[in-house]
This record gives sequence, structure tokens and C-alpha cells, in this order.
Amino acid sequence: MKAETYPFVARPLPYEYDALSPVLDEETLTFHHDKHYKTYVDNLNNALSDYPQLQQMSLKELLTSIDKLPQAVQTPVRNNGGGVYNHELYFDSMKGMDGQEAFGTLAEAIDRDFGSYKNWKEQMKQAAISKFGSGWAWLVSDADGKLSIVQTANQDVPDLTAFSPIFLVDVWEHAYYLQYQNRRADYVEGWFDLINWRKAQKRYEDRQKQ
Ligand code: MN3
Repeated sequence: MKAETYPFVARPLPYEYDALSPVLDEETLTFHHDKHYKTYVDNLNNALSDYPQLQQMSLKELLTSIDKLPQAVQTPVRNNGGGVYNHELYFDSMKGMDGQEAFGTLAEAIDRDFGSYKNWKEQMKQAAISKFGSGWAWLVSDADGKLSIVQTANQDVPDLTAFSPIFLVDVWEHAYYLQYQNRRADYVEGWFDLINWRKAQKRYEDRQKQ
């Protein structure tokens, strides 16, 4: 399938707006998807509107060549292109609570690279809680399948030429403030129950093809 290019179109949520309740209520998810995410899509398209040569590039191509883009679009692409990429992966990495757990080669890799699921969860939680200001905590894989946890600020992405994202958690206040106010740790604890492990396993298997 050909990768999506300009004009980028906001993707619908892959579930209903109330599907992630009670961890994320309908109002929180509606604002996050329909307002915040949609604004990144619109602003990315605006940034690219005067650059026909950039309109042929996929989002990943744009994000892995920011330094080579015309100076005037570097910051808009970094902030808004990253905002689109990160939110699409974030929404697609969650599902309604149904007790699903890590399985398959990804579960094995978590045990291998972090000692146990419990250790991994603790480290992932700390990465999310300790991110100062706005940003993200990610689980990523290198091409050999070695997992690591990374933090990024603002709407930055990890080095997508070296790492394939498995999933990520949004710790911008807009992701949780309506429902949790300043209780970021409670939101993050709940988020673990929303992880779509089936899609995570698929991304892990597909990492070299991404
Ligand atoms: Mn967000």
C-alpha cells in the first residue's frame, strides 16, 4: 500500500469515543482526538501547502529528513508532523479494557530485556511520570528486536531510522487533565490496562518492514 502523503487526513478513532472508559472518558478522548489531533493534521497540511516537492513525501520520510527540509518548514513539520505521527500511533495502540496481556515474541523480549513484565512496567511508568513538561514515553525496538524505553519532548519522535515504535503514552496535560487534573500517575497506571497487545505484537513482528 502506498504511504499516505499530503493532504493528510485525520484518521477516525479505531473504536467508539466511550470505548476506553473508565480509564479515559468520552469527553477526554473526544477533545483529544477531534480537537488536538485534528489541529496537528490541519497545521501540517498548512505548512506543506506551498511546497509541492514535500507533498510527495510520506509522514515518516518528512520526519526522518527534517534537517534537509527548507528552513521555514523544519519547525512546523517537527511539531505538527510529529503531532500527527504520535497521536495516530497512540490512539491505535489502545483498546477497551478486556484483561489482555503481553504475549508471543514481544512478551518474551520484555522478559529478556527488562527482567520481567513487572520490571518493565515500573520502568515504563517512571519514564511517563518523570517526563518533565509535555512529551511522550515510548517502547521501541531496534532492528534486532532489542527493546528499550525512550522519552521524547513536545511532539518529537525517536530516531525512526534506528528504532521502530511499538507503542507510546501521551503525557501532555491535554491527554488527561479534563479527567485526572494533575494526577498524571493515575492516568498512566490506567493506560497500562488499555494497551492493545495484539497490535503491539504485530508491530514488533513487522519492525524490519516499517
Ligand atoms: Mn496529545
